[in-house]
Amino acid sequence: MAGYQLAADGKTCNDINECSVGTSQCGHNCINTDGSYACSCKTGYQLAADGKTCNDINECSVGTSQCRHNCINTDGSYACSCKAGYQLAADGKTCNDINECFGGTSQCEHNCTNTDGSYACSCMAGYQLAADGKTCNDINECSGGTSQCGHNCTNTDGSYACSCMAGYQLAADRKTCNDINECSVGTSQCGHNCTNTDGSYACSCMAGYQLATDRKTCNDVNECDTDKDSCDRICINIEGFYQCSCRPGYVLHGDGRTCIRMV
Ligand SMILES: [Ca+2]
Ligand SMILES: [Ca+2]
Ligand SMILES: [Ca+2]
Ligand SMILES: [Ca+2]
Repeated sequence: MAGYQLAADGKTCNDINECSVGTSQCGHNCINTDGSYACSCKTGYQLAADGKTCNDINECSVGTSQCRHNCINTDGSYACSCKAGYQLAADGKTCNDINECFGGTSQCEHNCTNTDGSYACSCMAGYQLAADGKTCNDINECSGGTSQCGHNCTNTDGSYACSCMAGYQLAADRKTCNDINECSVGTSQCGHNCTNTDGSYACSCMAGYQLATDRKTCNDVNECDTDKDSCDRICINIEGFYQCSCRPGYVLHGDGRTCIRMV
């Protein structure tokens, strides 16, 4: 019968070992059986319909790969790969998120927040993220109009500073400019009276005095010089005031300026 050969005694039928004879045509492995033989394939291959040829199993299309992301079929095997932002785990199948913040690959200038499959950069207060998504640029609050400075605004790296015009001082909010009351603060240097104004102040003098050219000091008015008609006869200028007096033989009238002859 097929698969046997007549022994030397011309009677017995012995099995032919097709595997060792080399007639099996098995692609990979050959298993001799009594009266026949069988082919088998190495891992990653499957026996073709002819029972001999070994064809690669496409694990990617068959669905046995268990690759979490990408599957690349190879002859006799397959390989898994991961999408950007992930790395292949030790099992060669699972994909784990790469922590770009920890690894220092993020290149975030300020803050880095790791996300699944990616990461995000953010900036400290006073800075804004540039178009590259990494660099942090100072916000110019002065030109941007967010400073709320009452008077002057000076942009600084990461912040800004408000300042006020002369005669004003910065309020507790470091933005608003409030008038300095020079009269109550005591910086006015007014000789007599001080009147506070918005952004400044004004000095004025009591009766009998006039404001000097420095607009602060009060000088006595010499009523005897400026007003010749103050006294009927003799005018005596005194500090802040003046007094009239009369020649001997005359007395001062009740009006303080007219001299009346004594009787
Ligand atoms: Ca394969
Ligand atoms: Ca990540
Ligand atoms: Ca700034
Ligand atoms: Ca003032």
